[in-house]
Amino acid sequence: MSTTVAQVLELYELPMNELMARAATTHRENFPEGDIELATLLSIKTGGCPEDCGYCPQAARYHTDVKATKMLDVEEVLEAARAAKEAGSNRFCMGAAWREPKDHDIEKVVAMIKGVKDLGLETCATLGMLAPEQAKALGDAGLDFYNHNLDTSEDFYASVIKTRDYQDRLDTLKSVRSAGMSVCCGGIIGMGETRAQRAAFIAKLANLDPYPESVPINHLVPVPGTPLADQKGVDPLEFVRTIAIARITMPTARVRLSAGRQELGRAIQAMCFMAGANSIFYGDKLLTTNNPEADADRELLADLGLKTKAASRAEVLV
Ligand code: SAM
Ligand code: DTB
Ligand code: SF4
Repeated sequence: MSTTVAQVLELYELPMNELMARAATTHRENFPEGDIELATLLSIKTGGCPEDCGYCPQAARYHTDVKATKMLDVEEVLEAARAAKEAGSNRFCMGAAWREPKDHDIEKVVAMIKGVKDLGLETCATLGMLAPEQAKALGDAGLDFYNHNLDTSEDFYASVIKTRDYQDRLDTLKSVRSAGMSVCCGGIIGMGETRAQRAAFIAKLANLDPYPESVPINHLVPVPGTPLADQKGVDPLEFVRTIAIARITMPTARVRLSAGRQELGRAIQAMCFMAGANSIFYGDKLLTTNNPEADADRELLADLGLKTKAASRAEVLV
């Protein structure tokens, strides 16, 4: 059954207590364990990207502190993956600042995927747009998830990104599905979109058939030098509402509290977990910007009495 934008807007307009109660009930019904998934990010190719995404510090055309580097070697990636595994992470996500990978890039990423899988971690990659054959090569290598965000509503998209369009994103998502991989797809809140545009974005995600298994909800990290550097973001309660609505409209997805957690603070993050967020990016760095220290996250989860995804890993939190 499809979710309409009007239905999502009605959820936004519910009294906060009512919305939180509905989201918490949906969460309990679908995730009785109530555990939190930990995903660690690594930038395997940083900066120098030809795209013009208005939020992104890695776009070559903006003057940010990010320095372009060449792609990491397989062994450097595996070293970071071993450290992530040691710290208790469930999933290792490799990100590249590309519009789309070249075929020889795919060969190298395939070696990384195989090595990371051998360590017993779930694998995810986010490399930009994929041709169907490239998606197939990644799927054949055993890649578990591909991250490709819709980022916002279709009508707001062109205000933020002009070098590709919404349909390009949808086409890549289709190739990822056809190659048999699970989809990680979400977006960014606080780029200047209206509530109606946030509602349209959530409805679009919920109406993907099937909806994504992983839904990263980022709060904009305003980076100096990017066009959105001075963007004010949203009221934190509006962010919590968005998490709750993602949970209600995509009941079985892992909803990931993603970029922007440092600015949200402990109390708002706790509300997000109550609203049904059940995944975080774990590790001191996202791709180029800072994330809460792993120690601080372990402390937050322990203070909230939240377990991490694999029971055997709960001990890392105490
Ligand atoms: N280049 C690939 C692409 O665009 O799909 C993969 C990497 S890109 C950095 C992955 C995602 O990071 C973007 O879709 C966006 O949602 C998120 N992101 C980038 N910069 C951000 C920022 N300043 N604040 C919040 N999220 C951000
Ligand atoms: C996602 O939705 N958020 C992550 C991951 N998918 C690749 C990236 C966040 C990037 C934040 C800005 C930076 O660190 O460069
Ligand atoms: Fe490039 Fe991805 Fe950043 Fe856009 S979000 S500029 S495609 S790295």
